[in-house]
Amino acid sequence: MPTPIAVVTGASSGIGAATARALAAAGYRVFCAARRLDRMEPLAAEIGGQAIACDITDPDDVAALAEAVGGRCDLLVNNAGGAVGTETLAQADFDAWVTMFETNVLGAGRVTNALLPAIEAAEGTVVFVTSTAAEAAYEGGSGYNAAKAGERMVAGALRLELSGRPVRVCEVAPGLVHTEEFSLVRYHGDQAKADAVYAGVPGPLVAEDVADAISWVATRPAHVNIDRIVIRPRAQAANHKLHREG
Ligand code: 8X3
Repeated sequence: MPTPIAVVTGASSGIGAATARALAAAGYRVFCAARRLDRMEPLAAEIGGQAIACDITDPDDVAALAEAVGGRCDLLVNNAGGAVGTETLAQADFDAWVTMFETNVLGAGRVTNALLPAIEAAEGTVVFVTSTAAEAAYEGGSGYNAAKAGERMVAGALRLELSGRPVRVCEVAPGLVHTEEFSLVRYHGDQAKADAVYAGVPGPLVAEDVADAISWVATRPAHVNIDRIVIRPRAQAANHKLHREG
């Protein structure tokens, strides 16, 4: 059997980088795609994969990614995306909304569209990394809630469209994950506000927890489609029910 090929977007840090490592450990040759080539090159070298500079909002970059991957793709992990801002709708920054929709919704759609022939040729799997922000709305979340709910619908429609064809479409929806960048980006680089998100939370998820779930989804037997995994830390019973100590 040829070495299975995986593509991970947003592979330069956090869940994406951890997923690239987990998939390499599971036997995949991993194409690590993200904007920051300098951050991915050491990772690609470490796991024997390939780093590809790709801004998923740029159609030319996405076409070049598909070209580099070639005719077979066993697994696509649509991980690139994220949250920008926590403003209420009354205070909305619609440039931030555009960024969130361009990455989480259009970007994931565009990359999937470009790789779909190669995924189908390999009888492969598409995993969308959404969020518990798609599970329920929260104050200050309207743009991100909407973008992640939108990405969820993309996954659902694709699964229906591919019915009868040998492609699995799966979703992993993480809750609170303590990564280096997610909250920092959300709070426009304010490290104190980013740190406060996780303060006193006993055991937020880490990137490796989500990577483990993605790897598990991908490595089930081919006839098993895990539609969706919602994965939260034990301390987070719901979006609004976060246990803190101290
Ligand atoms: C991250 C989860 O709770 O910040 O996607 O919306 S949350």
